[in-house]
Amino acid sequence: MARFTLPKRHRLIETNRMTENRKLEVWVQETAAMCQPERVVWCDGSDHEYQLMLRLLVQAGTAIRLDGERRPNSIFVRSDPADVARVEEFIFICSRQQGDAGPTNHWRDPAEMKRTLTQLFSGAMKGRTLYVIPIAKVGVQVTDSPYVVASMHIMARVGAPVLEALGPDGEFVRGLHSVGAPLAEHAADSPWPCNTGTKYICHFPETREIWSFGSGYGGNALLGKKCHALRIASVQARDEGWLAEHMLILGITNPEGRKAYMAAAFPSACGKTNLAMMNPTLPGWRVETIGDDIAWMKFGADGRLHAINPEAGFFGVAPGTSMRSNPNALRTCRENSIFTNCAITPDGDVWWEEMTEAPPPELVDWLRRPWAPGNGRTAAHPNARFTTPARQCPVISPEWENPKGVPISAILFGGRRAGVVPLVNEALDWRHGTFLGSIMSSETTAAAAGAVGRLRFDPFAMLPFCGYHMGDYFAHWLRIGASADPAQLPRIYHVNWFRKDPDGRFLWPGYGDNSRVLKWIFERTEGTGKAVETPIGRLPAPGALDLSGLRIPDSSMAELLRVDVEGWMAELPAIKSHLARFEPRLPQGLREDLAALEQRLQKAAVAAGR
Ligand code: GTP
Ligand code: SPV
Ligand code: MN
Repeated sequence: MARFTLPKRHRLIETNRMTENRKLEVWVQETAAMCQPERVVWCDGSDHEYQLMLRLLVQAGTAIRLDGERRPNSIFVRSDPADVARVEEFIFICSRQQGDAGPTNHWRDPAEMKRTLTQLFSGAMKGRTLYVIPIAKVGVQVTDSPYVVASMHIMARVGAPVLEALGPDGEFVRGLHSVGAPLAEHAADSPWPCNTGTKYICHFPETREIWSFGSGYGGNALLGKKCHALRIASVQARDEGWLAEHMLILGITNPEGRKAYMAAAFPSACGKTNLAMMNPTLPGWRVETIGDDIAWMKFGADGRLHAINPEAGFFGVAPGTSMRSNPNALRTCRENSIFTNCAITPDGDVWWEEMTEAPPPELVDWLRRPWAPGNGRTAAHPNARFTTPARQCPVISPEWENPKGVPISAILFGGRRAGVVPLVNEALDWRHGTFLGSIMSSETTAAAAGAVGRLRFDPFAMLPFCGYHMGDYFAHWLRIGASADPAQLPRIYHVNWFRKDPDGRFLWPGYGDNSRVLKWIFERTEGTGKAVETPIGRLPAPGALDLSGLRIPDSSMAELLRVDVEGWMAELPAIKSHLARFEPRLPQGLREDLAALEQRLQKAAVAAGR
């Protein structure tokens, strides 16, 4: 980065430098000289600081304080309508070699991108405060957004203890964020400052840096989340022999009190938060939450894969969250929470689609317009979110902050698939599981800007989050498997809660009834669950899935567990060209699994034809 010196007139007010770390001090100085904020504030992570951020947000018109009895210590925020979700179009992996970003990432030459960004960031924080947020495990985010500071207080462990852990010469991931809206002197600020014209979310994997410009929303701006804990961490994990994954982590206990842990990768807005904290409908079964979005997995001394949740909060999809679908999420965000792009009720509470059986008679919607039921618009934006502390979750696991993590018995992959993909399918082994992960596909959702409901391949639910060449990522998964005792590795599954009938209705009730599938997986990992071998993997044997107390037509169950040989055959050409994108870096093991799948399907087709 170019060296900057502060202009003489522009004396920086540095209120409270807190670090002994020389590299951090220099980086903050240089960053401040470039961005020219009004002042620099080092965040200590205290409640006092959190309250100050809430006050600033209310004063600026960004936030409304919610009713103190209905939602204690909580605010409601509406973003700019042009800044409502991750912007995949503007996410860049700036590795030195273009080849290392791979075919699924946008790539820019790091030096060239730094020049572009340096221009954009020069003076970008004029009139604003530069906050330095030390984030555990271990990164530092610089930002000019109080909304980001408040959100990171919830989403991560931030502040003074991190700096202590960093010591005088510890290394850290550098995350630089600006909403990209410098304030002219005496100019009035907008309630949601952002740059509607220019956005860049850039990652420099080799130097472990993130530069994010122009957006204040979610994964674009909370750099500890997708940018660090997935894109940069996936590169660190590859280099160091572990896994950084877009996965929830849950514990499940059977009626006899035996416990297992599972991790599940579903694409954005495909059910991670819901599964992570579900109330099983099966009597005697219990689910506890360790994490709802990101898992870091390393081998423990026992030879098993152990998962930790690097986050401290949930940034959850609000619409669809109700006491029926996910009571534990609603109880979690009862207080101390930030709600973004929901609707607001006349008595100072939030509302979103399906939160209650019937909508309130009047609301102000996420676009600040009066709203009444039946007016044909949604009151909340489909990607409206709650930001809420994980520790408030009624079913948070006692193990959720265990630094050793929890031993994982099963890994689930899944997506939104109206057709073809059955309710559950067990991989034959780790390599086949890696293959299933590599060919995952799902319909797009409102979590990212762009069309919704478009089917696309989303390997391992990591398409927007893998910081390097996806072919190398597949190879890394195979290496991880090969480095372990196969008996100690988690079993791998593919699940699909989103099968639809020809009229577009979900065939499977989902939510708490997903415990029926988890029970079968639990029993498989214990060696008792019965399965049948099929061309695509192992499916529950007749009667092996516990459907007691569930009213579901036999025809629906048959469809949910049918191996649609014709459907799979029809998808083979798309699967082949999808995997061919990763050549020549596609691992040989996956080529072999593809050929084996094709052979098994052909055999089944011939058998069915007879
Ligand atoms: P991100 O936070 O974007 O990563 O999303 P997520 O994977 O955590 O998804 P989440 O659990 O928030 O669910 C997203 C949407 O899917 C919500 O509207 C849910 O109501 C809906 N959903 C979740 N689980 C199920 C299910 O089992 N069946 C059906 N039909 N819908 C579900
Ligand atoms: C996702 O899109 O997977 C999220 C929301 O978890 S965001 O943090 O905006 O990426
Ligand atoms: Mn997510």
